[in-house]
Amino acid sequence: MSDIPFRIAATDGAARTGALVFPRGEIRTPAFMPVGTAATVKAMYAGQVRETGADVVLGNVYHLMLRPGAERVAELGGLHRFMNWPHPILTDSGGFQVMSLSGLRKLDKDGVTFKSHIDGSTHRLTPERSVEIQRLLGADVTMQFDECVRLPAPPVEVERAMRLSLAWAERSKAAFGAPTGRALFGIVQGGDVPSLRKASARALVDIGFDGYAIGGLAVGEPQHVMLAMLEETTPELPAARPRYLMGVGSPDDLLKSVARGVDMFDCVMPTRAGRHGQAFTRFGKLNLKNARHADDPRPLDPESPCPAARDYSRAYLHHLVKSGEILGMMLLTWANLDYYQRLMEGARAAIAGGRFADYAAETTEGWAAGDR
Ligand code: PRF
Repeated sequence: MSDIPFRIAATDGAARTGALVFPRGEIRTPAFMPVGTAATVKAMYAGQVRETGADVVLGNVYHLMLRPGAERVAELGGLHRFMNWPHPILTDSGGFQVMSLSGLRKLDKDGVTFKSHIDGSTHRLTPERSVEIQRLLGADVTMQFDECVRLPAPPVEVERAMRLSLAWAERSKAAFGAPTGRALFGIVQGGDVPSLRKASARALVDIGFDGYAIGGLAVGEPQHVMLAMLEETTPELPAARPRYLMGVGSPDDLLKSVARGVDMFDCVMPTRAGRHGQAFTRFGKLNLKNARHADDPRPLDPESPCPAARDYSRAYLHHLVKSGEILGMMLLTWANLDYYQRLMEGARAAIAGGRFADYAAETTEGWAAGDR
């Protein structure tokens, strides 16, 4: 069905490297997609996001429909022009954010009615409206409308949401039609129940999508459960189509998921952690609020290509964070997004060279060793 080529250049075990090719540019995989919820990757200029090596950013139906409104963004030329990001954009369909952010909500088999977390006004999303909003925004990758349940949850509840998501997958596909140059991804649900994961994946493959997301994970379950669910799911998905693990995760989650055949990720972790004074580095995670950094003249990483990680002392970053200065958030967000992109760049090169397991082991050892 798809006119969006996914070119797999090399595989190494279950890991793959390649590129998803859009008219607006390529997404090199494995890919990390910075989250740009409200038409901004918080605390970053769009050009700076690009310079870290990001090929795609994520936008959210939920936030943008509430403010500034999808029709307004369309009138202004679409989300790419609005946020000055001319490269691919993937938009999440809204159901997950309704469940985690909105006030009062009421789910029925047709969709969900909810109150805005901004002003309490009432709104409704259905599969058709979600796909329409994503079209108005100009998404390069549209996500089906789905329902994600938090874990732990009773298996009957997980199954109900999984079946509803399958019905919404069909409706999302019908509403999407067959536009050129744009992709539609289905979303596997099924919680922590292996049989439901497999049933969801198989049914989505029967419907047929340009790519397959794995949703409903990193929602309260331990990492080993998430990894076990990936092992149940990825073998059911077509090797020739991209796989996207939604809302994941830590650098360690990324390496372990790539090893299990995942191609794409998004997560607020590097940006949110940066705004909270935390830095991801080759030497592990640092909390710049900690007093042990107050007199430390060393940068986060003298060998980093990122100015934020290379050219500012830990003492200065500590000072900025402790003072609540905007620049502290900007520098740590920049350093973290750069680190995530270096991690994915390293993964792509390692898979191409047939040494991904060594790369993952060495990277993990670096986090454990620290640098003092
Ligand atoms: N569905 C959608 N977006 C998501 C998720 C999901 O299950 C998750 C779960 N980690 C994050 N974002 N549509």
